[in-house]
Amino acid sequence: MGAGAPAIFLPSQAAIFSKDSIMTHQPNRRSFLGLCVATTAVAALAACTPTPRIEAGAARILPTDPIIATYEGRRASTGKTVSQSLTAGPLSTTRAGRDISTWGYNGSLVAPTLRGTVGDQLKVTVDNKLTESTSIHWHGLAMRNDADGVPGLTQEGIGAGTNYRYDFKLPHPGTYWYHSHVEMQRERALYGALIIDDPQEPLAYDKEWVIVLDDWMDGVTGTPDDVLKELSGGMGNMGGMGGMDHGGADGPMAMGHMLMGATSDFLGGDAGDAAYPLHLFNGTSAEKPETFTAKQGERIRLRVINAAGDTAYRFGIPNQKLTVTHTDGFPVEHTEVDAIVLGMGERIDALLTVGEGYTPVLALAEGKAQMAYGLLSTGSGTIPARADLPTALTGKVVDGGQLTADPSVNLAAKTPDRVHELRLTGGMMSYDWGINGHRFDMANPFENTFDLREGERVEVKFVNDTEMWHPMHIHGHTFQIGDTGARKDTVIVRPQETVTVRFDADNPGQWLFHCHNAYHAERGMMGVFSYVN
Ligand SMILES: [Cu+2]
Repeated sequence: MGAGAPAIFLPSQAAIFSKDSIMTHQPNRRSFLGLCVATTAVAALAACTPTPRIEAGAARILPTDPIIATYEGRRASTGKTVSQSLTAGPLSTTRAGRDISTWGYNGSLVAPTLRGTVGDQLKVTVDNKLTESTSIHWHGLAMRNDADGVPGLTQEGIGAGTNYRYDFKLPHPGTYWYHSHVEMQRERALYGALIIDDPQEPLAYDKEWVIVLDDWMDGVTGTPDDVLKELSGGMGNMGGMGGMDHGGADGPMAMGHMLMGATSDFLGGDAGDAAYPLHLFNGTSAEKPETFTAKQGERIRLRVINAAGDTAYRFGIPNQKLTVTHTDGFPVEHTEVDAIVLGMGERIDALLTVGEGYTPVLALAEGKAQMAYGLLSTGSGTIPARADLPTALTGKVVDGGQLTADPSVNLAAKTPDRVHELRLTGGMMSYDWGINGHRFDMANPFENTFDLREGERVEVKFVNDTEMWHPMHIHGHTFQIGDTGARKDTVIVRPQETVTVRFDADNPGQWLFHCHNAYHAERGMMGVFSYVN
């Protein structure tokens, strides 16, 4: 922290938490003191960019600032409320003959799908029956900062045995999801779909199928914390394995929780770090795939969410095109593809016309020689056996970051006011992922922030200095890739690639950004876009 920089203090803990707490809730002052810090390293940072200098000591716009409520008041309102109770707790179930013990919402491996219309007030009560604190992040929503669900940055964690209410307006239509934002918790079953309907929906279709994909290991081969611990040892510590080929021709191989030789040309090399025994399609596995019933010739809107921790999915239907209409909730120029690859955190919407009989809907674990799948059925024909399903999807294969925005959601032409270069750094050897060589520390979130001001057009260059791809996610904003690329909140950045995105700083507060590989994020590939006055 720079000497002489004035500290910023919260108005009072009571003022922050009484608003949303619905029962006795004792905030742990010490753990929230992350907010009581001064602007740091700002001068050094500004010197790196051709953008207006932010003076040291400029006050941060905290989630407790009255401006957060002012901005919320400007968002459209229907006057309607959508309410949901979510109890986070332990649960046990069985998939593919394996006993699973994990943590989820409302006692189920599949959390409720939350659904409302733009302008509805979403009120979600979280009852924490876990043995540790939790939170919920609303992935993809440009919503009020104090409901963003990042403990230590936007709220106090919801303590074990307490409850808490999120209460905010649904700001824009599309396919989103929600998940815990505490350490490795979303690698359990603490996530679900969040769909926001458009009152002026332009797409015509007969039915809709929400599909949530996940790589699964918790309670089967270990816990996410076990995996993180093992990965954190780094490949540099695997003394006797120096001769192992990381791109083996024999396909991927699990070494404990570590996955060796998982490669993907599409992702530019190494496809993933972690071995998973199961891949789930709406919570179902291959022994009993989910079956969606429709009539031949009906148009189905698929809303596909990749909730995985370390797996990209190549999603498609053998011998049938998909028409991709949206990525990360925002419309794109309709694009016919044979398959689309979703990185962790990404979503796509696509239209498809139902054929006679059974249609397999495949989500191939990219580079991992595994899959999740579901079936579309018209009620006739024979159920395809798992062993007869294709294990490859080829032809025109894209990811959401390669699509073109529908012109209705292009950002207005404007020269960027501020440029932030985010170099993605670290590697498998010492598992030291970071941004610009800095490993983020959740206990000290204002170290090495990326500062900006309300009203600026911000350009972000994701420069991948690593040998692995990273799905980079920004909270509270939807950026545009290049000048005409898709509007997104999560984008795949391949090894040695630079992806330039821009967004309008129109949602004041403190906003996390991070790699959506759960292990990379937890080991430090995170940072904060910090609005200052
Ligand atoms: Cu990453």
